[in-house]
Amino acid sequence: MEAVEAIGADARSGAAAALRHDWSVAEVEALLALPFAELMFRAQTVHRRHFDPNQVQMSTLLSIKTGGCPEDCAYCPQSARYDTGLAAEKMMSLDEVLAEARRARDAGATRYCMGAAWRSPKDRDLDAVADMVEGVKALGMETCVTLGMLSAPQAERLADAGLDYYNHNLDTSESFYGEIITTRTYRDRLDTLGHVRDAGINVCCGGIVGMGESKRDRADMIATLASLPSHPESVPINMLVQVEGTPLDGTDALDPFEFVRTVAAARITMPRSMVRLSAGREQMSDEMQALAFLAGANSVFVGPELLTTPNPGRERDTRLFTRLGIAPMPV
Ligand code: SAM
Ligand code: DTB
Ligand code: SF4
Repeated sequence: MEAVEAIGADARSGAAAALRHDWSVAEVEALLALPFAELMFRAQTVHRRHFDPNQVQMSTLLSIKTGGCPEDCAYCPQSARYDTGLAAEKMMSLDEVLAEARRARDAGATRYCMGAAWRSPKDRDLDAVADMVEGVKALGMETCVTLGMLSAPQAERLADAGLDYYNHNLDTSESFYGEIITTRTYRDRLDTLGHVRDAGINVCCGGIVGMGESKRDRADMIATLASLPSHPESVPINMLVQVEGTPLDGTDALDPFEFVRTVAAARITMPRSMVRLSAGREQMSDEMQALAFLAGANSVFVGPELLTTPNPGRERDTRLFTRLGIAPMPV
C-alpha cells in the first residue's frame, strides 16, 4: 500500500514526476483494488497533468485483408479455425483503401489504421502495404498498421514508407496468454515490439479484458506494458467483443467497473501515453464510456465498423461527444 500512497502524494503535488518503468504486479493490483472514487481521482489528476481532459483523438480502422488467418487467438472472428461465418477475402486494392481513407478523413478521423489477418506479412504484401501507407499519408492523415509478427528488416521497410504507428498487442498477462493463443508466444510478441521500437515507429500496444482473466492478470498486463523500456505511445484497452463461433463466445461478462479500473491503471502507470477506449464501445452504455474518459481514456475508434464487428455509428458518437463536451484532439 505504501507505494500506492506515494503515487497519490505525487499526483496531488502536481510535480512533473519522471516516468517509471519498474511497475510491479503487486503495485498495479493495489491500484486496481483502490476505492473507485480514489482510483478515478488519481487517474484524472495524472491525466490533467499531461492532457486536455476534454479532447479525444479519433482513428478509423479498416480491415485490408479479412479472415482466413492461420492463428488460433480464441477471441478472434478472423481465425480460419473457427466457424464464425466470416468469409476469407483477398487484400484490398490501393484505390479501394484510399477511397475509404478519404471518407474517414472527411468524417473527422485524424489517423487511419489498417489491419490484416496475417500471422506475419510476406515481403510482397509489405510492398503493397507500404504503398497504402504512403497514399494515406498523402491525404494528410497519420497511419497505423497491424499485420502480425514483424522481423527487424520488415519493421525498417515500414519505417521507410513513413509509417507512424504499428499496433501489436500483448493481449493479456504472460501466464494467462497460453489459454488464449497457442500458435505464437508472448516472447514473439515482445520481439516484434522491439523491432518496431528499434525502427523508430511509434508503438501501439495494449490488450483485451473480459476474456475470463483474473484481476491479477489485468494487473500483470498493465505492469508489463508500463515496464517496457519505453511506454507504448498508444495503449488500446479492448473489451472482448464476443463473436459466435469463437471459443470465447459465452464468457461471463466482466463487471464494467473492472474495465474502467483497467483504463485508470493504464493512465496512472503510463501518464504520457494515449490510452484508447478501443473495441467494445458498441456494447457499452454512454455512461460507461463517460467513466472510461474520466479514467483517462483519450482516444477512440470512430466509424461504423472496427475490423469485422460493429462500432457506434457517427450519430451516436456525435450525440455522446456533444453531451460530454468532448472535442476532437488536433494532430
Ligand atoms: N493479425 C494481426 C495480429 O493479431 O497481430 C493484426 C490484427 S488483430 C485482429 C489486432 C488485435 O485486435 C488483436 O491483437 C486483438 O487484441 C484485437 N481483437 C481481435 N479480435 C477481438 C475481439 N473479438 N475483441 C476485442 N479485441 C479483439
Ligand atoms: C486494437 O487493439 N483493437 C483494434 C485494433 N487494435 C486493430 C481491433 C479490434 C478488433 C475487434 C474485433 C473485430 O472487429 O474484428
Ligand atoms: Fe489472426 Fe490477428 Fe485474429 Fe490472431 S488476432 S487470429 S493473428 S487476425
